[in-house]
Formats: sequence, structure tokens, C-alpha cells
Amino acid sequence: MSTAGKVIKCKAAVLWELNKPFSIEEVEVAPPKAHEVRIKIGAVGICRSDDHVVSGNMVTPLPAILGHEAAGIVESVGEEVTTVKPGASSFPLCLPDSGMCAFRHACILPFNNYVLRICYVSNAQGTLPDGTSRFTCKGKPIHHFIGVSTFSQYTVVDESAVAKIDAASPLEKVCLIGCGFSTGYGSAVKVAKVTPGSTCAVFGLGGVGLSVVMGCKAAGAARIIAVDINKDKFAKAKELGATECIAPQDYKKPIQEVLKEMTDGGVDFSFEVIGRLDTMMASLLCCHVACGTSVVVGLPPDSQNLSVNPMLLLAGRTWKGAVFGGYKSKEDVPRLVADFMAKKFSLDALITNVLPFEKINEGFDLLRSGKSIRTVLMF
Ligand code: PAD
Ligand code: ZN
Repeated sequence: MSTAGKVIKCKAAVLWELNKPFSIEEVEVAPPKAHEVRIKIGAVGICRSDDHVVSGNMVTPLPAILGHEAAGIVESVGEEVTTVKPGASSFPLCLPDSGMCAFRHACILPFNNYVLRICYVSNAQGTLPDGTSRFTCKGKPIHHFIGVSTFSQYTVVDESAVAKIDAASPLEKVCLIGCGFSTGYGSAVKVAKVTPGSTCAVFGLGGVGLSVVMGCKAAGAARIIAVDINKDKFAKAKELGATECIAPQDYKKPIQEVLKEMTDGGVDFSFEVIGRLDTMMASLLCCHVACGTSVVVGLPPDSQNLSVNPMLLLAGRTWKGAVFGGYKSKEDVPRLVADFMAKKFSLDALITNVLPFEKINEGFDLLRSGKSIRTVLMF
């Protein structure tokens, strides 16, 4: 029996309060309005950005349904949707790609992927772009999270936030392309534009940082120095292309000084993939003063600032950042999935745990204790 046009009752993980476990609840998911798509989620990864919300480091209105690294099947579409049909394998995109923008057209510039209209306005209020929510639980409206909310068996997204992918794609693997893999890999190949023979430093070896390592390797870097306080991450970093692994606590000197000594003055490309201000500064300082490029990938704690001496940049250093690896989601995500299907890269090393959706809190505990890279939850 078709569910199109009807409210669907299904399970979802609701975050009611900061620093509390997720509650598995029955929620009602309203049908998609015009320009919206309802997706049945098959698999969803746990990313540190979701945990930044739980801890309060990233601010979004609560109660909310978090989750953003997912793949699924389109269940139904609202009026005027033209780019996907029911039954299509698809990605909910945490960085939409509207091709048109009320503000300054950033998303249609070839070098920028940030959709100002949606990212600034509706994400801040925890709704879809029309300013309302499609979720209710126990009679209360529940907020959306960055327009995707994939810790729910069904979710509704704006058409600009859905990409159609190859129907044969294994959802339990390609879901990582929905955030962690693309963010890390793109930060190396698209944002930094790592060059063959170069020297790179990667701070933080979670799912995103290891994907940066993969990107540096694919771009032909000669040296990839992986930095993490958790030495258990080193074996996997080496498997994926790191040439050296170092732990800051093993040195008396600041880690940027260690890296500068190891590389005759500084690395060509550095990446902060943790989300801390001190390591963002260390990452900036370890790249070459005249020709180094440092990329901020980690999400900084809400409302905190860095104070930077402009002299650090005057000699020629480049300091930049990007969301979602600089990819334009609607066109680049299907291409990345096609590359995965053509075996141009593997995601197996990044997926350390697969759990039923109901064990979401166990998955977050594995991330917080440093025991997992990516946990994928299956519906
Ligand atoms: P993760 O928690 O799996 O990995 C972080 C790694 O950093 C872990 O291995 C830690 O041991 C390590 N670490 C922690 N503190 C330190 C320290 N002081 N020095 C060295 N290493 C340390 O996270 P993740 O890989 O899922 O995400 C990494 C960051 O990227 C996080 O801040 C997340 O919010 C952000 C992110 N940004 C985007 C984007 O579009 N820019 C997308 C996805 C994730
Ligand atoms: Zn993420």
C-alpha cells in the first residue's frame, strides 16, 4: 500500500537535551510539500559533528533529530520535484546545492559550494527552508538538523539537498560519502589541491582525517605525517598512506616545532581535522611560512575565536577552510559514488563497526572512547 501523501509513523533517535543519550521514539513524518522529497534511510554513519551538537560545541535548536551521513531510497516526492523519483537510491545532502541563491549566488560560483540561503537561514532555526518542521513526537514539533535529520527511518529534505545515486550502490558503505569521506578526501584534492611529491601533515585521525590521508595519497604526496594523541589510530593511518605517525605527548617541544624540524622548515599542506583552536594554530604554524597551505576542516567550538598575528600570513602562507571538502554536493556526490563503484577507492578501512539503529548510543560511546573510526547504523 502506498504511503505517498500520508503521515508515516516510524522510529527515530531524538535528542531532547544537551549531554543526554538519544531516545529511540516513534515519530510522525509528514508528507513532503512542494520541492521536497521524503527518503527512507537505509544506513547512517556517526560523525563527530553529530557529537558536537550533543556536547553543545555546535549549536542547533533542540529537541532535534540529528544525523547527516546517510543513504536511502526516495519514498515519495512533493509537487514540482523534477530531479528524483520514488524508488531512486539517493543521498540526503547536509550541504545543499540549489544552483540558485537569494544571497550573492555563492553556490553557483565554480570555486564555492556554500548555499547561503539555506545554510544560514533554515539551518539556524532547525527547519526546512519554508520555516517549518515535518517531524512531530508526542504531539511536539521536533527540529530538523542541517536540513537532513537522518537518525530517522524516514526524513524529508528540500530537493536541493538530495542527490540520486547508482541503484546498485551498497548503502551501508556509500553513506560515508554523505559526509566524512567526501569532506576529508575533498579537503586534500579539491580544497588544498595537494601536489605530487609534496609533504603533508594531518592532525586528527578519525573518519574525516583518515579520508584526508587517502586524498593526500591519491594526489601523490611524498610524505604524509599523521598526528594524533591516540596511537591506536596509527596502524590504520599507515595502511591508508601515512608515511610517519607522531603523537604530540611524546615530545617536549610544541608539535609544530617538531614538524618543522622533520620537514626542513615546514610542510607544504597541513590539515586540522579535530575541531580544536590549539591544533588549528599548530596546523597553521607547521606549514611553510612562505609557500605552505593550511586547511581548517574540524568544526571549531561554538563562539570561540582565534587571535592571529597577521605576520604569520604576510610571507605568503595560505590559510583556508571548507565544508564538505569543497564539493558541489548534487553534482559531485553521484560522481564520487560512481568512482567508488568503479573501485577507484575503498571505504572498508573507515567502517570499523556496524550496529542496528537502536544501538545508536553504543555507537556514540565507541566514537567518544576512540575505539571506532566510523560506526554505521542500519535500519
Ligand atoms: P573523530 O572524533 O573521529 O576524530 C578526531 C581525532 O582527533 C581522534 O582520532 C582524536 O584522537 C584526535 N584528537 C583529539 N584531540 C587531539 C589533539 N589535541 N591532538 C591530536 N589529535 C587529537 O572526528 P571526525 O573524524 O568524525 O571529525 C573530525 C572533525 O571534522 C570534527 O571536528 C568534525 O566536526 C569535523 C567535520 N567537519 C566537516 C566539514 O564539512 N568541515 C564535515 C565533517 C566533520
Ligand atoms: Zn559529518
